[in-house]
Amino acid sequence: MASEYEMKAKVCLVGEAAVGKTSLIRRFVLNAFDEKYVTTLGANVSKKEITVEIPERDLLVNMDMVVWDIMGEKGVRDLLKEAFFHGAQGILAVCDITRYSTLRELDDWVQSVFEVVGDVAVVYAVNKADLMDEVLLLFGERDLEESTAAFEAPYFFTSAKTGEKVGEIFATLGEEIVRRQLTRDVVNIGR
Ligand code: G3D
Ligand code: MG
Repeated sequence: MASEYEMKAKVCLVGEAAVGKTSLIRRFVLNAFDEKYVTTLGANVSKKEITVEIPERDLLVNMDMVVWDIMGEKGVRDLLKEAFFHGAQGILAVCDITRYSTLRELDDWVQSVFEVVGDVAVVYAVNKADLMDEVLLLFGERDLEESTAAFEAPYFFTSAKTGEKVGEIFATLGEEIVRRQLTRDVVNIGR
């Protein structure tokens, strides 16, 4: 039988304003998509339980994922980043498929979290994939691969509107957090 563990993990969604951070959380936590735009003031915190399986270690982790939704203003980020990012174990970096600049900006966002908590797990979400047909493909796989390579971050084309790949980004982030934890524990035991 698999060993079962409980774990709590803080993850932060980062990215420019209106890329869909709040919508992705709403879809993930409530399974709903609200067309009405609600600006997040400061930060909103929500929680969702997920199960992470590590088959080769015969492990089952029940993770309480605490999801931080942060306002997409750089001024606020620089002012409050210690408070926002303190203790974060994972980053969900979100950009908008209809705006190429939002991908380039993610570099700064991720670095800004790293400055507070060091090198943690990162997953990229290229959101609004439902609009893929309406836009010229502004960034191809090569740009994405270049942007994500430095952080060893997997990426997904998501849609908070249809729910496409939304579960996957959080599940992948959860799994990456557990795997990093395992590596760290093994390293510590070895010392
Ligand atoms: P933010 O939290 O990153 O600032 P929001 O972004 O979640 O508030 O979303 C900003 C706008 O993008 C909203 O539209 C929202 O409905 C829309 N949006 C978010 N995700 C998707 C998606 O996957 N597909 C599409 N088509 N739209 C999305 P409005 O018009 O209310 O500003
Ligand atoms: Mg928001």
